[in-house]
Amino acid sequence: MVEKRINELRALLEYHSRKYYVEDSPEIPDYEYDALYRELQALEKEHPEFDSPTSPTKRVGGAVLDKFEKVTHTVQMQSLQDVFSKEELISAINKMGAESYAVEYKIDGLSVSLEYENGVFVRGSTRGDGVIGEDITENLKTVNAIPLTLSSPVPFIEVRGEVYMPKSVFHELNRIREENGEQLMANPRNAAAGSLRQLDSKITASRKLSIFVFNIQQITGGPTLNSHIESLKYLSSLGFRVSPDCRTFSSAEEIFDDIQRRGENREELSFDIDGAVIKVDDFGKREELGELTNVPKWAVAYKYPPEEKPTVLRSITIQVGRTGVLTPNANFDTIRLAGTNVSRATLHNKDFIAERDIREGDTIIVRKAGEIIPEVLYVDKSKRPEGSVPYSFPALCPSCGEKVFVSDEESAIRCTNSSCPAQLHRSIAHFASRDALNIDGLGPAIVDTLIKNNIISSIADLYTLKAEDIASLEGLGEKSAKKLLDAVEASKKLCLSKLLFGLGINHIGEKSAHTLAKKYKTIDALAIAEFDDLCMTEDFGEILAKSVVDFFSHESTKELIVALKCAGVNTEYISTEVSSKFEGMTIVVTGTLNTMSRSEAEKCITDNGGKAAGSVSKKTSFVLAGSDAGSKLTKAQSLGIKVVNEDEFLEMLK
Ligand code: 0OX
Repeated sequence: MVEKRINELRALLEYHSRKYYVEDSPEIPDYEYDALYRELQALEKEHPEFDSPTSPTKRVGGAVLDKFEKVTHTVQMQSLQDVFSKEELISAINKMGAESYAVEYKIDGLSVSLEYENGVFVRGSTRGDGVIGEDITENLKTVNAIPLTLSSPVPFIEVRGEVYMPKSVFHELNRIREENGEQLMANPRNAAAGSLRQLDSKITASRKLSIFVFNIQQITGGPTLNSHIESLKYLSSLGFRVSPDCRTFSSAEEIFDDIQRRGENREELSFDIDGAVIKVDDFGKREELGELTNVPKWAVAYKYPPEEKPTVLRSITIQVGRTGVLTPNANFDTIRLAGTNVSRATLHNKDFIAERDIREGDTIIVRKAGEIIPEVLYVDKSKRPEGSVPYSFPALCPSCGEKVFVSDEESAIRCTNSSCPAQLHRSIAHFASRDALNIDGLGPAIVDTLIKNNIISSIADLYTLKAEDIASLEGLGEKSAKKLLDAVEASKKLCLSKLLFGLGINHIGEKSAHTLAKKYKTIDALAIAEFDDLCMTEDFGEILAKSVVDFFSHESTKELIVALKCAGVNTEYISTEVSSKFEGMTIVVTGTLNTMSRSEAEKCITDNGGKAAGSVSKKTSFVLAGSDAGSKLTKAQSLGIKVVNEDEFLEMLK
């Protein structure tokens, strides 16, 4: 009795699900469907003995995988040759030389293979490289338009289709993401790809993906099918949602007109397309034409040319990026391009604007290909308003008000103020990075948190951090707060070269920072160095010299240096050069050091003529002991051997 009802409910739900998701013509209201669904859910819970992997209740997702298994496609999942113009299309059609062609949309989604044994969905996989894909069965089961059982089973059938995210689902998903301050998905295709890549199929289920099926890859025991149109009809009869609006034509002219019609109406479609596909309809003719390595000779994809439209450029605004580059943006009257509203586009840099003589008030031609970022092509000068003036770049950074840096060598105009709010995140993360001040525990996420909570607004603020201010922050905690503060403390003792590199002076990498530190010895001496003198520095040219002068000319740099010095940050060069300071000495390093690793300290010892030993004996000249030093320290003490701490060791090196 119960089993009978369960089976009946499953059949009913599958039927109505098909009516709703595949045929788009529901027969019962949602609440009735929900009632049937809940009844089945309750019965299955009470009677686990009647469990079935193809029950409609299995569509909600379940177990979380740790990886996707590889699947070898026994029938290759080929790709399509593209054509981009009417001429290329005509020539491709002439080459195929068929009597009849089927034209359908090229759905902009992800190709998948679906396998059914005796009418039961057993495996679904991604296309991958066409030969090897990944098993995403669990995720595909959550796609309501994919039948879990077929209306008229055959021993085996493998079909191919395109999984996509309906535009309405995509917009809703992004609306919610925006509300939650989450990163937006770029387009429905990426959103669908991301959804299928989930190891937790519950997430896939929440994404409401759909599918269009357009090909039988292989079949055993089915009817004889002679053409594409016939196969689509058959697929539809099995319960698949097939390629919509597939039409047949016999001449290139008709085909092109139909492609144009599809292109003109693409905005009204509920799914994104990236072209149209033209396929030889007759299977006999397909066989005759055969295939190349990766693509059939009996089909081509027509890609629509990017759409272009004129609009009026209202203003040019400047955005300061995290690297300090000032990027001009065009703000224009909203136009609809390739299915989206566009009112902004980047103008890249000063040269881009100058070469095209783009002025505020101009009529500009904007292009957008598919979801690709819109671009400004050129100015329609015949529409230029009277009295317009060439655009001039601002001399001051719109973010911090400091003078911007214009170089003859590159098109980018930069703000080189290390305290510029627009660049704060990047400059702090760089300052803290391993090869700079090596502030362990201050990765980009923590920097973000500190900035968002207004705890730091400049590099100098790192040196006034207090445990109680940061321990309660997300991603920190007492232990990591302490670790962070210890690392900040240790960073104060590093060589000037690390500080110079950390300050992120444009063009100054680790090597040039070291050269400068070695030459000028103190930051004060470097800050007042003349351009000509800088040019004379080893491996320096005018670009580097100009960059250094520019950096130290900022009032904010001067303030930063004062603040760093006040905080006790070392601003002097510490020599690690080969010397004979430790000549004849045997030195043992033990415990954890703050400013360098044990092996760096040992290198320092040998560079200075000493011998680094692994164990303490009567011959040991002294022991360099860091924190948590163990038995070696005890032994040194018992033998009465001199022990020095890290500060004393660094002092010895000066
Ligand atoms: C699509 C689509 C993709 C079958 C033989 C080679 C390619 N994205 O909508 N591929 C195919 O055809 C396969 N048809 C389509 N409609």
